[in-house]
Amino acid sequence: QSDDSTDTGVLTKTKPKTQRPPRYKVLLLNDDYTPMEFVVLILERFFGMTHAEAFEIMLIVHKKGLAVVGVYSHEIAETKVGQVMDFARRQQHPLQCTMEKEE
Ligand code: NFA
Repeated sequence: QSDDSTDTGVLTKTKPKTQRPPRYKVLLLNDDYTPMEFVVLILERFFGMTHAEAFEIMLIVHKKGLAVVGVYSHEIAETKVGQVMDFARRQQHPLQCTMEKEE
């Protein structure tokens, strides 16, 4: 059968969606006990911040309750969270670090 009576002659293309790998926000949470200097050290050591940057972000966490300290692939984000939680636990500080999917 070749009834072309409904053929408008218009061609449609489906646009191939370029898949980007999901990104994960690493969050640092405030608490009442972890020393400010320790948080600054964490941000310098594991997130590559300068002392000034680290101090600024630490204050945001302190005042707002939390802040995004970096955005990474799932694997890197997991590694960062692990490094922070490990280091904090070793020094007996209650500092909490988590990750969440972007968007
Ligand atoms: N709130 C902590 C204090 O006053 C400092 C802190 C900042 C802790 C950021 C955790 C995260 N010692």
